[in-house]
Amino acid sequence: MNIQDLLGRLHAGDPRAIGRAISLVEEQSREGAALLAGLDRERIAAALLIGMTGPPGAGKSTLTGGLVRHLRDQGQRVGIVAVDPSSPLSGGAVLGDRIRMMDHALDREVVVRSMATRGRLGGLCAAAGAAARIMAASGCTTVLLETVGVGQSEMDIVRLADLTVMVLAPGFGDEIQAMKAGILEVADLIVVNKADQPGSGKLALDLAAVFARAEDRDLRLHRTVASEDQGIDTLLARIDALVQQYRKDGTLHRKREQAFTLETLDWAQALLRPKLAALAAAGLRNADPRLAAEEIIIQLQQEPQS
Ligand SMILES: Nc1nc2c(ncn2[C@@H]2O[C@H](COP(=O)(O)OP(=O)(O)O)[C@@H](O)[C@H]2O)c(=O)[nH]1
Ligand SMILES: [Mg+2]
Repeated sequence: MNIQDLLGRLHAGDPRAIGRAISLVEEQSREGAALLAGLDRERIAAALLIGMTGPPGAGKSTLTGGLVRHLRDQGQRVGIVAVDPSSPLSGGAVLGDRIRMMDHALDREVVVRSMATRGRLGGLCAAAGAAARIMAASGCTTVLLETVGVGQSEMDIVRLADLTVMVLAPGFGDEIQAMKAGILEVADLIVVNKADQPGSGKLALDLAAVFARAEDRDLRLHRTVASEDQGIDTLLARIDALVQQYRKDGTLHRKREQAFTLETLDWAQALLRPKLAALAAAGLRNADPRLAAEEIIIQLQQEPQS
């Protein structure tokens, strides 16, 4: 596979080239690295990366689908990276999302990719970030990064985003209580979805309490009925307003630097892990695993660089 050809097709928006490119990067191959180095930096810098997170069933995929529809109406090309860190296999919830995205299946201006851990250790954050960049380079002006669940790895993945939307809904009491304290660490916007359901008013009131200032609450707390396309246009307007603010006050720049660090660390771990595993299995038998680990690191430092 000629990387220059692939880059050319990718930058022209060819869906198959985009899929191939993401696979190359997921395989952690040298070609993948060369490809990433050749991506259009200006497009990447100009694209907006929006994280969508929240408990399964809250309506993330429905809301994502709605956002895609509105963004398409604005004439934008849109990417979706759907990540399921807890799933050992590609499938399950992610597959469901794929089917829902069939709404846009015939639209060449909507690029979708699902990712699961598939037993891989680490590197998911790196792969998701790379997929988003590949989509941006292919001309997507907005990329939506949807994660399933509310565990630590999902939180790490949405930290890659310029802005994160936490999608909640009535009926998720325990999960929401558990995450309330930390909610503002990850969420730029909180959406109470299923506003047509009983309990949504109370949930919105509960969540309003996490904001110290009324103007923050007005800007950042939002209600939608994603399945009826209610509130999605205003949500997009809020996202735009917040991004404007983040550009001005330096938040966007800071978030991108943090994301860069996070992805770099994940890449380093993903690339090192096979070497470390081989050295650990190579029969190094020290008095203690802690000491054996130090010997492994010394060995690694002595290895010629590839
Ligand atoms: N009543 C109601 N149902 C909704 C709403 N949004 C989504 N749903 C339904 O809730 C279920 C879960 O939605 P989904 O988008 O798959 O949630 P996800 O797991 O967070 O991606 C689906 O059956 C949706 O049709 C809403 O605003 N109101
Ligand atoms: Mg979903």
